[in-house]
Amino acid sequence: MNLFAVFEVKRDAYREWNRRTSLRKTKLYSIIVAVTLMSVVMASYILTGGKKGILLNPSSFQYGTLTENADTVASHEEESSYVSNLSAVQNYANIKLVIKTIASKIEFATRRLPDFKELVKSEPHMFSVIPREFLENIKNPCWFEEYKANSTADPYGTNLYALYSKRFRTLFDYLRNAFRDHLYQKENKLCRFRCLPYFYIIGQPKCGTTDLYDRLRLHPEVRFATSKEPHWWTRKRFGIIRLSEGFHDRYPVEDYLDLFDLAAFQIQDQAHGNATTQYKHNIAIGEASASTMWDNNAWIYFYDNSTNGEPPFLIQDFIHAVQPDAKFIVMLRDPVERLYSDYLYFGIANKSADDFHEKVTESLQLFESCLLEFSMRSCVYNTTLNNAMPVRLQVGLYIVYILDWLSVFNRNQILVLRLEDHATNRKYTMHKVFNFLSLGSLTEQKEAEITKSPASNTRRPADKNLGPMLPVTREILQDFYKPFNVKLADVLQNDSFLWEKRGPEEGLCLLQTARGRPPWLCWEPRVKGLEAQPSRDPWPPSGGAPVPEYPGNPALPPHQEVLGGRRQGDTRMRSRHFRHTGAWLRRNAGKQLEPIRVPI
Ligand SMILES: *[C@@H]1O[C@H](CO)[C@@H](O)[C@H](O)[C@H]1NC(C)=O
Ligand SMILES: *[C@@H]1O[C@H](CO)[C@@H](O)[C@H](O)[C@H]1NC(C)=O
Ligand SMILES: *[C@@H]1O[C@H](CO)[C@@H](O)[C@H](O)[C@H]1NC(C)=O
Ligand SMILES: *[C@@H]1O[C@H](CO)[C@@H](O)[C@H](O)[C@H]1NC(C)=O
Ligand SMILES: *[C@@H]1O[C@H](CO)[C@@H](O)[C@H](O)[C@H]1NC(C)=O
Ligand SMILES: *[C@@H]1O[C@H](CO)[C@@H](O)[C@H](O)[C@H]1NC(C)=O
Ligand SMILES: CC(=O)N[C@H]1CO[C@H](CO)[C@@H](O)[C@@H]1O
Repeated sequence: MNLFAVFEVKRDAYREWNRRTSLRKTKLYSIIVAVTLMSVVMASYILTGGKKGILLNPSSFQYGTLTENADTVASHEEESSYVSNLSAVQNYANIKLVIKTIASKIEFATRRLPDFKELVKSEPHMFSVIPREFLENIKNPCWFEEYKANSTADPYGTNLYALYSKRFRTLFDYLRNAFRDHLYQKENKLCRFRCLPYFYIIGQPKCGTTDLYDRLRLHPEVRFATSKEPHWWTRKRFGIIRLSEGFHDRYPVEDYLDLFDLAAFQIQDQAHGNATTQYKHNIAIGEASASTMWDNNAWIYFYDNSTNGEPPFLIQDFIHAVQPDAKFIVMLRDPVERLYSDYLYFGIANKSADDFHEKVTESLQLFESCLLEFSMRSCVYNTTLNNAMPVRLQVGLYIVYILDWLSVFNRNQILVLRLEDHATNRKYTMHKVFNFLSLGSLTEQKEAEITKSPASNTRRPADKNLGPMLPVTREILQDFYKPFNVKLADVLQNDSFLWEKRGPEEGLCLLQTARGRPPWLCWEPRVKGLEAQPSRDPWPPSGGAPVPEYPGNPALPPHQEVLGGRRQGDTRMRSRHFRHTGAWLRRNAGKQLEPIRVPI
């Protein structure tokens, strides 16, 4: 499978499209000349003391859909701005057609659910480790697992999380020391206590999940995995660590479970009456990988492609099969703003509003061409397409993912929040979360601590201040996302998911408590800032400033992961043969794989 070739084909289509647009150039040119003349007239009008407002009033130019751009063109006097805006004007008329086509192809079809047997067949090891039933009287899904290893062996010696992340060494040392004390004699067997999370924060990237995580972890009943974002279900399970590296060995489920051992020890201690807090038996374990909701990009390498290009299994099918009672928290924001934030955070060098506009246009083109051939679900989960799009349009199609989660879980198991609400009223969102997780009540002092606004790190990083996206880009994206938002608001029965109201969040620029993180993005006086950072600290906070795993690590620029070296043409160079170790569908084994682009 050569993703690159597919992409080249698409680029040809793009070029073809550009050729078509150039035919309209003549027509546009005359418009521009007219605009130029107009602005000269206007300028002299102003100079002679005319009404200033007329210049800014679009209705004084009768250009139909071009009004907004013509307006901008007219308000700039330098020749160069005409040139730079020409392409935006040109794009706009054509991209409207693209969005129209996309809108006509939108469908929310039900998916075929895999049966349990099929799931077990594809993940036999996972299902052999996790029991079908969990212990009663414990909030989390926990169980006793027979410990067969030789008593001198290191219980965490082969853990791949520990192996690949030096930051966890101290933590795993602690676990090693506590391990023997927590082995349990049960019916003449030596057992260890194992737990899965009670709840998951599953998405979306750049929507404030990190802020939610940072606040929630202050609740005395909440314990998170030792890695904030284990990305096990979506990536590590398939051997994906960094996209640029292709596939590694798959992380076995035991390695994932080890991340909950610290919390499991505490639950065990409580059960034996050694607890120091008043919150007995109520610990709620959480996991906060912001890829869980949407990222199924690994599927094409592992599963049969016989379902019309749609993945036969999604992440949620497996989670549902092992823990049907799990709870999920989703934080969303206006998808238009999310995309720009995503671009600014993960984008390559030389970012600008113009560059963003170009990338949005190209991505919409690619998305459209996929929809002309395939179903909407297959395009949203199409790894090739997702890798080819220079901005991650698909991540903002919230409803597509939500509906697929609702195909296996109940509505009341998924809490959907909005970043805009969280930014204006953290008390409101945190209360919703506490209720949703059935957490005990807090002292006023503790609650104030959890919901307080971040006191420090409110500097506005000038170097990251690229200004807002172009108004024309915003309009295009709003048009694109609108039908999806309409469906989302319908399914969630709340019109605030239309993101139509602007205003209450104006002037807000909340910055997150940053622990050695890159400076915060805050580029205009609307809600910005409470966005997920891809790098995680171990829990609990260890001494010293931890080095972010990626892509905050300066040695590994984020854009490499985002673009997978696509533009540099070195994609193939960095890909590796998939080293397959388990009993998996080996459709692609032995082939040269392209790296999957899966930044969070
Ligand atoms: C445990 O394993 C080590 C090497 O892995 C071996 O040297 C030792 O004899 C084993 N001990 C027992 C009690 O089996
Ligand atoms: C719990 O406390 C008892 C005595 O109070 C002690 O014997 C036991 O080792 C403790 N258990 C753990 C796991 O610390
Ligand atoms: C994904 O999209 C590309 C480009 O539109 C297409 O060639 C490919 O067949 C699609 N893959 C699947 C699995 O549908
Ligand atoms: C997957 O299936 C679709 C539809 O059957 C096909 O068009 C596409 O080329 C396939 N993709 C791959 C990567 O095999
Ligand atoms: C970014 O711009 C600078 C200066 O114009 C240029 O030297 C550099 O090569 C550009 N980088 C990329 C990745 O385009
Ligand atoms: C809709 O959501 C907003 C916050 O986004 C909330 O204030 C409001 O109560 C919700 N309405 C309903 C009917 O749930
Ligand atoms: C709509 C649009 O593209 N406006 C741009 C026109 O060019 C000037 C100068 O380059 C930009 O500042 C505008 O944003």
